[in-house]
Amino acid sequence: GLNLDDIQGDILIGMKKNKEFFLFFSITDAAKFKQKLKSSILPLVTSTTQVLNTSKQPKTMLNIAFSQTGLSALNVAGGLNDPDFSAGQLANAVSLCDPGSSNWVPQFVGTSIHGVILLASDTTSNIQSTLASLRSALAGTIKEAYSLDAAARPGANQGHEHFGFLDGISNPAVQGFQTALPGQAVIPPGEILVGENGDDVQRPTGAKDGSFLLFRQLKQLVPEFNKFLSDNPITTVPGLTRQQGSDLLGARMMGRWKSGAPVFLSPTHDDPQLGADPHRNNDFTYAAPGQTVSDSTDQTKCPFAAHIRKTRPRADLGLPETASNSHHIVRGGIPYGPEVSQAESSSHTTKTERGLAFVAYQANIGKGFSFLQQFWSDNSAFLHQKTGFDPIVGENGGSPRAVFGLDPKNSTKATTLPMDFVVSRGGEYFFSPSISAIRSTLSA
Ligand code: N7H
Repeated sequence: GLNLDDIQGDILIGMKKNKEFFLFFSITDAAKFKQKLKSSILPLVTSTTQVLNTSKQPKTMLNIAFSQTGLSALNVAGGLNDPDFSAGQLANAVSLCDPGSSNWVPQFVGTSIHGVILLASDTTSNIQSTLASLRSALAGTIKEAYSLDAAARPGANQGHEHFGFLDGISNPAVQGFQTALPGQAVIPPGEILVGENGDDVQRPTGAKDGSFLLFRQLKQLVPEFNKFLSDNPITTVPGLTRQQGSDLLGARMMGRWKSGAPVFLSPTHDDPQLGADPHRNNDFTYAAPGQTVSDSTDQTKCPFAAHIRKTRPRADLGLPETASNSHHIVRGGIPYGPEVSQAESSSHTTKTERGLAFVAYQANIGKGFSFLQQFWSDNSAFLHQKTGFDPIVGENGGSPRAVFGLDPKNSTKATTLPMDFVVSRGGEYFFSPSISAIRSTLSA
């Protein structure tokens, strides 16, 4: 079994709190920082065991991760053998199809961010008090480069991202650790944890049970997205009102209704009971019952381009999922920014930034996030010649994106999206080490 006392708690199951604070820092005095890492940070690092057991959870949970330049600043010899990590996220901006780094948060442009501290809690005041003690302990050892305050949305929207869709439904189950719900991918631990079975790269011993943490600040243009839906309702499905046609368009772009119900199982109407049932809401493969391969011509129930189909094609790859691909990530993102205001909604224009603080864990960035973004979401010829871009997160370097299959009655019709509704503000690649590696290799 896995050593859950040694694996940082955000990696496999997520700290899953309503408030989360991301503190990005540069190390200014490495020798002193290493001491403080042992004396002041290590005792606060929350393990997977602690996250799993509510009676052991501290009021504020803490995880820490380092970029390549951070590990270098700490004089960690040798690399982790992940080329994307070594180069840093900025070096990937063009291959990820961001329109350069012009939309990036300036602090992410470059390689000067050495690490990130994640603080998660039920309340902002818990986070503030942990932050205050960290700041005084770390004074003179780090410079705070950037921070992002994130929070679950209020009321009935809790658990839904800013476009309104329920998030956090489908993450892979790690063999030997989690029991899979129907439809959940079951993957070897080495797809997420470095040095475990399934990670086929040679790693330094101290890296075992760490995981690469991808961070991306993804701005969402919510009033603009809503305007696009209301201007382009699907009209070919009999019996739908204009509003229902707009909702159907949004659901087909995502592959799920706002409730979480998959369009593959409920193709024309939302089904909130289905959406809320963890034993049914992920139980589909895109193939007909009893088949292991999906129909390569049929998009009536779900477009090939739908966000969740692009990022996890299930039976579209034609083999049992575990045999056919090693491209899974564990997602742990949380919304940031305020609710849409009346003025934004009536002008169909975003005035204050909001979006998703996107966090994804994997043992290999080139097979995980960067593969999904580049070769699936941004690739208009995946899975079939005329699939088009992932309408949610696919990028075309800032140019318009064509998507096929959004109209269930006319799958060859191209819809050209007038803009990117999700705008990358950049981020960084980090490594979230095991707790024993923090104790023995990274600190002093
Ligand atoms: Fe996505 N969304 O709310 O619009 N995502 N995502 N994502 N995403 C998913 O199944 C969203 C992004 C994946 O197992 C759901 O848990 C938004 C990136 C994967 O069937 C919703 C943003 C990448 C899955 C969203 C965003 C992914 C997934 C359905 C950015 C990788 C699981 C809920 C602002 C490159 C697929 C669920 C599966 C699901 C949304 C980004 C990947 C609602 C708003 C950048 C693998």
